[in-house]
Amino acid sequence: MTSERRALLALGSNLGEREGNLQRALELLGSSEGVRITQHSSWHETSPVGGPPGQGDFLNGACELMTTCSPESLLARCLEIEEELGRVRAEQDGPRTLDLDLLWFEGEERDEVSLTLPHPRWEERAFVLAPLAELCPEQVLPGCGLTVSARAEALQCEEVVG
Ligand code: PH2
Ligand code: MG
Ligand code: MG
Repeated sequence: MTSERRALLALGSNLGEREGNLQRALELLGSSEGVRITQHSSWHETSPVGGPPGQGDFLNGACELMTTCSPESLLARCLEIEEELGRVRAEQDGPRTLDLDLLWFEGEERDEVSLTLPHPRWEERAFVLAPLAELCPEQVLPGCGLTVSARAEALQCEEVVG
């Protein structure tokens, strides 16, 4: 039997019934073969970062899961769930019913067009790290060497000042 490994995901929605979309995503993910959700954060209302002007605010969150899947098959399942929730990929960083991003996967690194692990921008994003700090505050971010909670706090300060 393949042993389970831990993975961290970010969730976001700024189109349609945002909270319903995120809840449904957790249900679909948690009922996927080889996936067991162990924790999820609360939902954070956040202003859009980048993307086209005028798009709606996001609800963002994070979840931790244990899985026997490979990173590639977990990613494929995430893309299926995005599609099932009605995501249409029209423009870069445009409004979406659901975005499910793989942030970190135990023991795995990737540098592919379709998958980079750890996620290349997670430590720059307050909308990722604030929810994640509810789940694993002491986990160290490989890129900057800070814990999730320390980096989340630093980003919040930057937001207030800048
Ligand atoms: N996702 C993006 C780009 N900008 N901004 C917020 N607030 N939340 C997101 O989830 C988000 C974003 C690309 O995936
Ligand atoms: Mg994203
Ligand atoms: Mg995405």
